[in-house]
Amino acid sequence: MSKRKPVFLVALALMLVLGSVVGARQKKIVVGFAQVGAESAWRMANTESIISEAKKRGIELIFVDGQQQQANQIKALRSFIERKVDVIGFSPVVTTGWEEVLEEAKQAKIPVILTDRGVDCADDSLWVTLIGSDFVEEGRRAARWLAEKMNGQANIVELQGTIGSAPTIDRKKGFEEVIAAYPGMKIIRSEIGDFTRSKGKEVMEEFLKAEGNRINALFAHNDDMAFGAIQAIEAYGLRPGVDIIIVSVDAIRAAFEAMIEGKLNCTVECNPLLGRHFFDAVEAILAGKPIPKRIIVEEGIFPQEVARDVLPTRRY
Ligand code: GZL
Repeated sequence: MSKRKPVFLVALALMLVLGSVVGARQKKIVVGFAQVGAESAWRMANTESIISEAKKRGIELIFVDGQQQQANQIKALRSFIERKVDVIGFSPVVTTGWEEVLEEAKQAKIPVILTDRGVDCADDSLWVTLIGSDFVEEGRRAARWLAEKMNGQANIVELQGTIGSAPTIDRKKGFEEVIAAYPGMKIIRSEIGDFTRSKGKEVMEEFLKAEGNRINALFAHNDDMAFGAIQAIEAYGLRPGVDIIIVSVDAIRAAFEAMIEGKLNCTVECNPLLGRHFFDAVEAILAGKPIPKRIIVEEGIFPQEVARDVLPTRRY
């Protein structure tokens, strides 16, 4: 029997090896992303940023809208594990209750990236990085601006975001930390407004019914709730931005328009454009490169006086 293997066997082996190398190189990255919901203009801008960046990079994105329900997000994460995606990303609607599903992702060797909101888990090996804002600093910025605007004297009502969410917990923490230095600044009412315009209006109506003209300042954890509150204040017969000074968070375009109308006095920026940062992290992880545990995005604060000049520059 000739020792020389038939030529076609060698050629076949070469083709198989080549095919697998080329195949490996061309294998599309598949990312599963479980979004909080569609509760605010900020969220819509955040979603658009994720979806458009995936398209730009030719990455297959499986996107699920959690409709602000943790159960929906957990179900989505399990479906991503089932599909053996390359990377999982999500913005946790609340901070607790994630250990079990994140442990399942770890067992499946699928890296997890948190965007926007963080989780309260003892084991921080369950996610690779958290990309998003410093919500405590956002709360501090709102309070520092309000203390100066009100000369340290205000009866404040507070519209909180979604109960148990990182932005709600931390914005409140930062705001209270700063006003603690001002004995004349008191939060006289504080309720959950769930980051939505409708709930913000409803809760502000209750505040006005209970406290009426005592209220001279509002801290809203996002612009959408501030817009609802503005409607309630006008319906009550007071002037938003004049009788009640309003500071909110997000800095969406409509907030600049409200400041130009004189109905909102200040908005603290919370950057939703996380798509580029998120997919940079995805590609770094898949290339085996190290990335920081925490990536904080740059943000500012916009008082009424700058609104007209800044509005044309706003991307969301
Ligand atoms: C903050 C984000 C918040 C926004 C709200 O990063 O999680 O959720 O401030 C959004 O507008 O609903």
